[in-house]
Amino acid sequence: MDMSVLLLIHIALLSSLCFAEDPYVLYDFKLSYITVSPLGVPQQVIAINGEFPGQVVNATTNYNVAINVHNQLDENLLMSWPGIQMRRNSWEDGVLGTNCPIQPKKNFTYQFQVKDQIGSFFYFPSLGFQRASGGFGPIIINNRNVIKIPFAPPDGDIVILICDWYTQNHTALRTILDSGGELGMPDGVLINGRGPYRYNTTLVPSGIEYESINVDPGKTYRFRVHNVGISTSLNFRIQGHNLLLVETEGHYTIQQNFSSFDIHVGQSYSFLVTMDQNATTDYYIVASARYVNESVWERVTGVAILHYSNSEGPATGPLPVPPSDIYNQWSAMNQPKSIRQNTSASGARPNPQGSYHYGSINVTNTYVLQSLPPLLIDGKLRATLNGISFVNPDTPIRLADLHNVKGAYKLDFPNKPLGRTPHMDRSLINATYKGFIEVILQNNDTRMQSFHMDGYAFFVVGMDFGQWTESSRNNYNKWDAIARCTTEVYPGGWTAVLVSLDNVGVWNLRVENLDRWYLGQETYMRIVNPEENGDTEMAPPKNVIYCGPLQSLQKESRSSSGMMTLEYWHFDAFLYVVGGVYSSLCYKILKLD
Ligand SMILES: *[C@@H]1O[C@H](CO)[C@@H](O)[C@H](O)[C@H]1NC(C)=O
Ligand SMILES: *[C@@H]1O[C@H](CO)[C@@H](O)[C@H](O)[C@H]1NC(C)=O
Ligand SMILES: *[C@@H]1O[C@H](CO)[C@@H](O)[C@H](O)[C@H]1NC(C)=O
Ligand SMILES: *[C@@H]1O[C@H](CO)[C@@H](O)[C@H](O)[C@H]1NC(C)=O
Ligand SMILES: *[C@@H]1O[C@H](CO)[C@@H](O)[C@H](O)[C@H]1NC(C)=O
Ligand SMILES: *[C@@H]1O[C@H](CO)[C@@H](O)[C@H](O)[C@H]1NC(C)=O
Ligand SMILES: *[C@@H]1O[C@H](CO)[C@@H](O)[C@H](O)[C@H]1NC(C)=O
Ligand SMILES: *[C@@H]1O[C@H](CO)[C@@H](O)[C@H](O)[C@H]1NC(C)=O
Ligand SMILES: *[C@@H]1O[C@H](CO)[C@@H](O)[C@H](O)[C@H]1NC(C)=O
Ligand SMILES: *[C@@H]1O[C@H](CO)[C@@H](O)[C@H](O)[C@H]1NC(C)=O
Ligand SMILES: CC(=O)N[C@H]1CO[C@H](CO)[C@@H](O)[C@@H]1O
Repeated sequence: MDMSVLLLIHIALLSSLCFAEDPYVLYDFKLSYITVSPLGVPQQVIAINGEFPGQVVNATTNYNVAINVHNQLDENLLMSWPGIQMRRNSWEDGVLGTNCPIQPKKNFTYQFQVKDQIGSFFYFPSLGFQRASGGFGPIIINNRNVIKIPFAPPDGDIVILICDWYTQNHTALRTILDSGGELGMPDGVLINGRGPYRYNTTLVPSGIEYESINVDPGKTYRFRVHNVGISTSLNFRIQGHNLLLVETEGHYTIQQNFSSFDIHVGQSYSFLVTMDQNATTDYYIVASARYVNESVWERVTGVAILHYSNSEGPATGPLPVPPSDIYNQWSAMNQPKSIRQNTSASGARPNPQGSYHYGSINVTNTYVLQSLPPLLIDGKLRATLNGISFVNPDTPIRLADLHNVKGAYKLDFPNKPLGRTPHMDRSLINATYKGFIEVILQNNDTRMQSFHMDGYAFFVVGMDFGQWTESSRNNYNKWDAIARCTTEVYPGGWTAVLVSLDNVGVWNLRVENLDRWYLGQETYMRIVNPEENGDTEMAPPKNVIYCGPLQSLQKESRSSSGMMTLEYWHFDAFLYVVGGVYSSLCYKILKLD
């Protein structure tokens, strides 16, 4: 290699790091197993820097984030950051269709910009059912100082991660699914990785460590609540207190009070909660299973404690009851249908004209994606979307394109269920760059599902029971539908979303319920600019991992030791210098829109 090549490598290295002259936040994440007993049974969970759940990733609109992830587990790892749109940069998305896995004992530094985003999200390990053992943690993207949030600044920020939980670890759960079994009911519900407060001495064993949230009377806090669980929808409520809904996965909502709120797997919400009750006792914070057969559930509920600084004693008595509409699904659906966007609020950018008029844009393509209950394909239990159970390519899709790997995937994902014999395949959606698409998620399974799209926020314009038809469009919300990245789809019902395909790359579209996802209920949208001139999609980062047929490229880059050592030294020194401060070293190499 001569000097010009070295210079090129250097420029590429700098350009992959310096997205713009925005500040950097740097994190070092070591993922390893630790033993804890959230439900009274010791088990290995996935910790980040020894903590379960992991620490908060805290950034502000347009910040550059670098997270060096060290895999100290005994199996492959990828971290995913759903809701972070990774603009033009699916190289950092952390799912198998776009990234080769980080092998045990290796590390990989994710570098991305939280361009034009605000709000509450969470990260998790995306491979092999690992989320069932932890590895998750919150992401907060704050408004820039120059842009006011549409409510008085709260007195504090409180993150609550709720999840269903098994005392068996992810490898044991995987074994059950691999052998065609059902996971059955979870063993309980955790709040911030901890088991329940002893609200019932028969049900809850003694000695369980529970979560306690300390607050001051009269103050208002922003609760960011995320369902990081496996498959169970959870009803969240705080005894005696209203939940004022203000934000949904990066968009401010019309503010409404709720006494309890259904949070489905993968969803995130912000509520303002005012400490307006007397402090005679502490109060219960509850996350209870929804849309399960309560007589079969008989499991512990998630219970934490809200402790006023002047509290006179512990919480006692029965838990606040969940809504009684469980068998009146029509009425339960009114809650998600009532979530609407505050079209005058500013978010990542000032909003002088009000919302983006998505309702008057012509749809370019419609995709009806039907999910069925798991079925046997080639003797294996699999889950499908439009009859296809997705198989991950051996080479991530854009790497395959770049290196001309033939046959890594197919672009033939059907745009409606065709009633063909279900099969396993590597079919992707050939989506059109700058198209404005309508996606109908038709849940023909028997369980509540959440669907998530990477790289985008979509408008949730409609939701109903029965089969979607063209006339269902008459009832779409064309004015103030909420934009978000994860929506619930009721069993026997459908949800319709609209999305503007302005982000090039390859983006995962999946069911967030871990068991169905594991069994193949996902696909990808491949979105390339036909006039690609190097401006729209970022080049792969210098530290890109190779695998499958491209494995040999990985060896090359590691064995050309002299050169790479030098480059990695620069890389280290660079990260060191910019650590947490304004990255004045960076040239504005890339022009961002
Ligand atoms: C998970 O559980 C299985 C079965 O109980 C056990 O063999 C295995 O060592 C556990 N794995 C971890 C990482 O704890
Ligand atoms: C996030 O960082 C900001 C400063 O940039 C700080 O004011 C805030 O307290 C931090 N929030 C959390 C949850 O760490
Ligand atoms: C692995 O971590 C080291 C520092 O611990 C860093 O220099 C290196 O760039 C990281 N590797 C990748 C592929 O990000
Ligand atoms: C505790 O739970 C058991 C089992 O579900 C139930 O029979 C009992 O009534 C509960 N006790 C109280 C005080 O709620
Ligand atoms: C929500 O409830 C609180 C009382 O907890 C009340 O002060 C407030 O006005 C209500 N806000 C809305 C938008 O209904
Ligand atoms: C405090 O509030 C509880 C329930 O909200 C109520 O039962 C109790 O009477 C109140 N106590 C006082 C002293 O106001
Ligand atoms: C709940 O499960 C019990 C026991 O299997 C069954 O008898 C009952 O019909 C179920 N209830 C509903 C509403 O499915
Ligand atoms: C919408 O946002 C504006 C700030 O732009 C705020 O003043 C208003 O109260 C919000 N409206 C509702 C109904 O939440
Ligand atoms: C949408 O399509 C209709 C005809 O189908 C056409 O008249 C109209 O101009 C189109 N609107 C836009 C904004 O392209
Ligand atoms: C994908 O779509 C583009 C138009 O958007 C078309 O030109 C191309 O032929 C399609 N590719 C396949 C394999 O269908
Ligand atoms: C559970 C569910 O939604 N079942 C429906 C699946 O779709 C068929 C028609 O295609 C309906 O008849 C079922 O009721």
